[in-house]
Amino acid sequence: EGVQPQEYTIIKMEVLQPFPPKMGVLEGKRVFLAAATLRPETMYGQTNAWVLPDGKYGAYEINETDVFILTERAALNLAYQKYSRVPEKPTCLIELTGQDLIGLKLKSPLAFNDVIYALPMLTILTDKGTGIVTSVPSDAPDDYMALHDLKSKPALRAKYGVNDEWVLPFEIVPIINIPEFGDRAAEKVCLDLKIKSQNEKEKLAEAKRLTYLRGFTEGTMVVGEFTGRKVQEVKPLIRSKLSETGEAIIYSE
Ligand code: A2H
Repeated sequence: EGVQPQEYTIIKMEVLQPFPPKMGVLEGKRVFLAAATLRPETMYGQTNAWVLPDGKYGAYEINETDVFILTERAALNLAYQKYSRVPEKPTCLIELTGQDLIGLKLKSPLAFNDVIYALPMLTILTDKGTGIVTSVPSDAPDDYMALHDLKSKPALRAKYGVNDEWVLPFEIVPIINIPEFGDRAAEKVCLDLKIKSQNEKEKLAEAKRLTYLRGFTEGTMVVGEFTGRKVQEVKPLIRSKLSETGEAIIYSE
């Protein structure tokens, strides 16, 4: 943990009906996977959500209308910010594991894909953000490699009960152009560094370093209402917009 608080945008990824039997108690409520991101301007390129199969999550009543699925730690942190109905003790309606969430059908703000699915990522940390990550394989090396692993390894899909239709139809959506990196920067850098899987931590850290800085300082949007404008300018605009429309909230830890 750094000294500076990290300010995330929590993207409200709506869980579509019908809910699986295990989540029956949530029937009739507005339920969201609460994904923490530092890159709200990349939400056009979402292809899926990531959950940790062994991770412990809960469905928390966050205010009068919304239920968020996230870690207990994040629910408590959020309670001390401004969204919880019962600040000191957010109500957990049901405890869930990441495995319970795999295959949930989602609708996420700005995504060009109308429907996306919750899939397993093995490197999610449960002591950071909400424990839920939204996947943008065009620009996030971790997302690119985790999706590549699932697409190329039928045994990995079988192990976590992932249907082919939740993964195979989803292609990279180009959203940002970076000089010399092109419009699928994460894929290019993972190929250049010959990264083989989501578990190659050190190489992925290098890939993230390379894409993050260049993307932020030199990237240009190639989709959406801010097409042609610099990522640096657009990021705060998209963040404010998503929070004004109630599709996201700001979260710091
Ligand atoms: B970012 P930082 Cl396009 N475990 O969002 C692992 N990774 C997590 C996480 C957790 N518990 N919570 C959030 N994250 C990811 C978009 C994105 C992100 C892009 C490019 C880079 C990037 C789409 N995924 O992050 O350690 C989330 O992925 C590069 C680091 O707090 C979040 O932003 O700095 C980022 O890591 C937060 O990481």
